[in-house]
Amino acid sequence: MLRVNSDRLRKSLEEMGQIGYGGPGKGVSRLALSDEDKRARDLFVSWLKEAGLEVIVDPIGDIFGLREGSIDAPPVMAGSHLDTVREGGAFDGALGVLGALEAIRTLNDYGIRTRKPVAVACFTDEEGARFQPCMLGSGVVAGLMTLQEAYAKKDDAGISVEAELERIGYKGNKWLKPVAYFELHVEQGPVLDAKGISIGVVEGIQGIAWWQGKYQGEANHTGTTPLDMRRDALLGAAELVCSVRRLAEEMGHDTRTTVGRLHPYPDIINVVPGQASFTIDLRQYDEALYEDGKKRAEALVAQAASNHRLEYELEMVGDAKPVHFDPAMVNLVEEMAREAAFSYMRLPSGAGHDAQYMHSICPTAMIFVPSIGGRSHCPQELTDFDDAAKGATVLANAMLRLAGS
Ligand code: HGY
Ligand code: MN
Ligand code: MN
Repeated sequence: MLRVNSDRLRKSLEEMGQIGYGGPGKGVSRLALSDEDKRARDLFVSWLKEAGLEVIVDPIGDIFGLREGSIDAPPVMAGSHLDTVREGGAFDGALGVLGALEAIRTLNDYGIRTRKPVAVACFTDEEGARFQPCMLGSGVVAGLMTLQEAYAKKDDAGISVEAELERIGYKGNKWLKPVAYFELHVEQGPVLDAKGISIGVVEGIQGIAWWQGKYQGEANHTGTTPLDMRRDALLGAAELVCSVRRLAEEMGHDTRTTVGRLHPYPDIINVVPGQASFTIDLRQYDEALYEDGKKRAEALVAQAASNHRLEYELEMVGDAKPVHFDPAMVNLVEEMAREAAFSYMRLPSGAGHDAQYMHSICPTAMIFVPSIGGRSHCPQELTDFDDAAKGATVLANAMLRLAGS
């Protein structure tokens, strides 16, 4: 079994975690294609070159480090993302990218030439925090979205993906498709940590449905407008927040729904809100329940509008179907964890990942390591570095097994 260099992995994670770090309690902010994301990308590229890899940047800004094999063939790939949510953690995404880099650095240490090439990947805008949908880069690679559609996505300030790729110098020109894909990631949930288990053998990922919407009512004076004359957009949205939560409770089967963004307008203390913009995030692992949940969520938006005499706009901005990974790949991850004598268990992923889209173009599997307290997407996100190294060990050996030597 290959053993990775846990100190080197830790140092890389700590150095990368300084980029976008906001200070105590502020976490890491590296929104996609921001200056912080560029600095992270530049550091990553410098490490790829140090490791002797060919650096490839594709037209949607995904970055790959390619290590030649003894034959010319599509590579066995592993990776994740370096962009984060606002005030997120230092492990979400970064562990998958730097764990894959550590696997390649370890192959270099052992002087192993794999038969098939191997590659490390850093996908653009996995989070979807600045530009929706999430998994934008891997979505284009997987053909689930055209390059032009992705280029046209705009952030809250109306800046496009294409303009930002050009601005930070990561609008590349070469695609790289793998023969197989692994992703090492922190679980971001409570299961492994609660059970004291080091390795998650991930069997699949739940579906992710995202909407952006806006209620249109009537701004008016809060002192002079009687209740029965109001068309209060924020009141309608507030009803939606509660009805969307009730939907998850009624659907059961671990359905999860969230209104993560809610902005009244004009957002003034003595004005009845004439507008209210909102988002909805729905998650469900079972295909039939997922499709049913989407229909029911959209009906709730209409219901709240009708109850408060509002017009509304609603756009679906993400629809990543539930996936169940290739059994042979999942078994390989499990076999590597067992051979390394790490504790492990099978589980689905609650969070979305680039693997969700890579699954549609090649055999794919994921490896989880515990998130302490199950926390993620917040400054408290933390993973034990020993567990991180265990995950990288499983990854390195799974890649070597598949690539051959
Ligand atoms: O939203 C997600 O599940 C992922 O973190 N982008
Ligand atoms: Mn992630
Ligand atoms: Mn994330």
